[in-house]
Amino acid sequence: MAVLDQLTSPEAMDLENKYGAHNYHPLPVVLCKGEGVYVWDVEGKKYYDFLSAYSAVNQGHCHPKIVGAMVNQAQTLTLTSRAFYNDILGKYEKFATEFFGFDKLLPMNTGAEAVETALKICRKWAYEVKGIDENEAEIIVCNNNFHGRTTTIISFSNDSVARKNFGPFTKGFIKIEYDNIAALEDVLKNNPNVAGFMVEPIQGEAGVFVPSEGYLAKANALCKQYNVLFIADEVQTGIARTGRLLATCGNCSCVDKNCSGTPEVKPDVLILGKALSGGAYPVSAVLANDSIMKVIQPGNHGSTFGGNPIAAAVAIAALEVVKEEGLAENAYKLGELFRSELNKYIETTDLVNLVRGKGLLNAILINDDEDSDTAWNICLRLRDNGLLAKPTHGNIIRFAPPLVMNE
Ligand code: IF1
Repeated sequence: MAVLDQLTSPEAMDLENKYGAHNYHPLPVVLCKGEGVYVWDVEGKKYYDFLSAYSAVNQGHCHPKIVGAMVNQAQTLTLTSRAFYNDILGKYEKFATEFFGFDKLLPMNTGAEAVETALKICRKWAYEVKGIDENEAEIIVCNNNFHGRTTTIISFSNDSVARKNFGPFTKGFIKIEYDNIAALEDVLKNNPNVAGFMVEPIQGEAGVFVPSEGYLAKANALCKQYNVLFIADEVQTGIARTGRLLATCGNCSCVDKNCSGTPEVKPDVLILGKALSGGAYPVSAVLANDSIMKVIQPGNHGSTFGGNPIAAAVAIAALEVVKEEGLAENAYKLGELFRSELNKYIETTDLVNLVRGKGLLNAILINDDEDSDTAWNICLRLRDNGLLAKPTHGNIIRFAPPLVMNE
């Protein structure tokens, strides 16, 4: 078999199982083409993609404008490293900082790298600006968080599968209950060495937990009161996924009819990834104002591919598509429709207990326990019926189609 011969699904699955590390347990379907909200398997069957590569393909698969920008740049200049300037990184940094309303952007590649970058900036700010004793900084995170897979990030995870036998772990993190303001205030009141509070505006992997109305704003206010950085991990919730440009609603471009008209919270540090590139290329970023980003000086941080010309070209196109195609508005409208229609179905069955989410980041809670395989089996049947989704737990299925979906 020549390397690029067309495979059957079983052949492709066998290859991955034989030659690839088993760090995933994929749904048994072998994809070979994507376009908009659709993907096709090698036998030619067409599916709705209701995972969007974990919310990286918000703009739809193979968006012509994004792929066009990538191909054009790839034929011109792919990588210079940051040892030299180039003619597109500055344009991207200007475009993206104005797009999200921050002074500066530090470009990286994966979400985890951006999270690590934000943690390093927060610690350095704590020592050099806030005045915490070196190596004493603490960063508050929430139980059931997901921020990536590096050793430091899993150090503050409470998911045993993600962290067991990967120790020893990084110190300097305090875990509190998500959506619990009193817990946050208690730590802030009793611990002078807190440098930052990092939070997902909606906990995605935990099962799409939407916090109480006002939680983020109150948390942000407490962070200001105690001179602690509010760090929003919008890798999954950002880029229009939740019906607003950002789930923290740091911009007044929101389309939420119930919005009070003032941004709920503007984070001190914003972490983006995934759909920042529309899923075409690994692009992530950390945005902050000068008073924070100034702590990063030459030699403090970097990455071979961080801010490369292709990433810059792709990210500009990906963000332009969000605005040009009104993806936040569409996600808001379709999210309302999705949840109202699903609630009608839930009335008629005892298979599903509830649906929850914001915009087009939703999940259903199956009427079974967490370690059952009911959600998995339902996803297999959804696959047979032409829709791809994946459980986040044994009884929770996340639904996150590309934001170019229609009614
Ligand atoms: C997996 C889901 C998990 C993220 C948030 C940072 C990162 C992620 C809020 C790191 C990544 C991905 C990783 C992938 C499964 C998926 C995921 F919630 F999106 F479904 F795991 F929680 N912050 N999420 O969600 O970004 O380094 O992956 O680019 O690792 O299994 P990354």
